[in-house]
Amino acid sequence: MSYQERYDYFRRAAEEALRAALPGDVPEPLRSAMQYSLLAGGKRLRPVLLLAAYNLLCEDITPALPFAAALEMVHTYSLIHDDLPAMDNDDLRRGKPTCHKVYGEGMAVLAGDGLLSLAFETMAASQHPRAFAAMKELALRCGTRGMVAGQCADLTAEEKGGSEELLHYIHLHKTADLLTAPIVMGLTLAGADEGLLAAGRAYGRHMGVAFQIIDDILDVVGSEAVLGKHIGKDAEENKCTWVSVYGMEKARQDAAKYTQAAEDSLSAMGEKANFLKTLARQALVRVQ
Ligand code: GRG
Repeated sequence: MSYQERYDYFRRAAEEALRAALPGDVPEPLRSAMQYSLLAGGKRLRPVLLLAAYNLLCEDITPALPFAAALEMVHTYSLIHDDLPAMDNDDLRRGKPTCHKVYGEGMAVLAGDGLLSLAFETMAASQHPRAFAAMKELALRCGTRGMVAGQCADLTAEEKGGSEELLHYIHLHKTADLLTAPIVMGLTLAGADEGLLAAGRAYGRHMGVAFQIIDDILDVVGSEAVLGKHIGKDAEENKCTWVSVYGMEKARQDAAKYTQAAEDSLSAMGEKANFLKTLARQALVRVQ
């Protein structure tokens, strides 16, 4: 299988699991609001990362699918809340009107809340013998010492102004934590030893920081049509980004540096890790 065929195989499997995980007995319009954002598209990067990490040790990815779906639910909740007027105030996401534009602010808050709870319900229902450890990893990475803490720093930086220390904190927690979680969860579910988990953590951290640096760059030079969201918002809102703190040239250099570090983290694994190494490279040259 080529890199792209493998990516599509993982993405399709995750999308099927996502569709199956949304219960039929959620009241309307909450169910429609959750479904609207969940099935709006996107790269499905986090579930793909989880399935690829799991697949390093286990051939059959079926037992990992509820966890892949859960990750995308948490990611989607964060995007819905991030787009709200109280946060980034965006009306376009994944090429479509944002959840609150279609369903109203109150329903968008509830859709996000609902997806976060459903993520943990879905993982618990899997009855996987290592579900508890995977759930704990996700709770830590998405919560008040992880993604939510990063978002808090991002919001306060708008008022306080940015510093290098704050910038690194934001990138590590707002973005890299939710890109490290899939790797650690996939490896944990597959029964990896501590050496492999440490390599996975380093890969996720470096790739995640590179991913957010590219996000910062694309907000300046990207195409709205390709990205499916408005650009130029970081400068408008005085955000603390790699471009605002270091300038465009260093941002590009650092994205390449962190990507190389991500690849190097997996060097002991040889060819088995080729998919994840290529994924990091592709994330560096992404345009969406
Ligand atoms: C708890 C009220 C409340 C809000 C939480 C934590 C949070 C809001 C938001 C998370 C911050 C956030 C949106 C970070 C950006 C991370 C990022 C680069 C998102 C885009 O990811 P892609 O490019 O998107 O993978 P697609 O659309 O492809 O899935």
